[in-house]
Amino acid sequence: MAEEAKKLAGYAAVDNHVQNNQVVGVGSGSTIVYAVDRLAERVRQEKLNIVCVPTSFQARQLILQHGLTLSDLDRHPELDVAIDGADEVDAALTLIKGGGSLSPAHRGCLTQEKIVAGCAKHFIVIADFRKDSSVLGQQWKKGVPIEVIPMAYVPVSRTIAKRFGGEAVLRMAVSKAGPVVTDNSNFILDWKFEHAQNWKEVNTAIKMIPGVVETGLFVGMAERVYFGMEDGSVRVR
Ligand code: ABF
Repeated sequence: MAEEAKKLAGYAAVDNHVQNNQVVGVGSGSTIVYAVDRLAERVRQEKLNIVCVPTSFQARQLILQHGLTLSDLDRHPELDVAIDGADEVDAALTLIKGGGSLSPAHRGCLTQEKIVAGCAKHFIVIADFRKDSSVLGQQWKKGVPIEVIPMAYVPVSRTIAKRFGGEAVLRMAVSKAGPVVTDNSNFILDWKFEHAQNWKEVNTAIKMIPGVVETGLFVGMAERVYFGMEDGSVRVR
């Protein structure tokens, strides 16, 4: 059911927001796989000229496996559109990102995702119905991912707990052999917050803590969200 919903969202976003001669940011996670399937299909069928900028190693592999044209921000610092998944979306289109599956392929790609989204004229989010929430924390219980410089994870974790409550826990690999290491060679703290906050202020404040690279709070960035629903429809917010 959730897989079909992811597919609906991915297909709708590509069909409604991708046109010929565009530079497209490709997000990470499991939902984006369907969007890239559809993008590759349209490129083949409609002979579109599309250039793709990845948000992670996983996205880069997806682009290559589908025979799409791979680029980067050096060559294409301005994107027409970026499409990406999310862990949770609230009523104001604030997102939590960087959680995803804890498999090695989804290693907390939030920093590159935020950079690419920030370079795009339009940032479009795709998700299944489980990600839809009025207030962050209702659906996604694993907290806000925060990418940190490895040597700083203990002081950053302590500062976040002291100033904002809850706890910020080092994300461990599934094997438990060590911490998850991001594509940027950093660690991830999952901040399990206690209650809804002013996310814009909290995001800015956390980013000011020395050692924080980026947060998984995307505030005021998403232009539109496509939710694939259980009944086979697509809800647009
Ligand atoms: C990435 O994939 C992450 O930022 C987000 O956490 C996740 C969504 O994963 P999925 O599509 O597998 O639910 O975009």
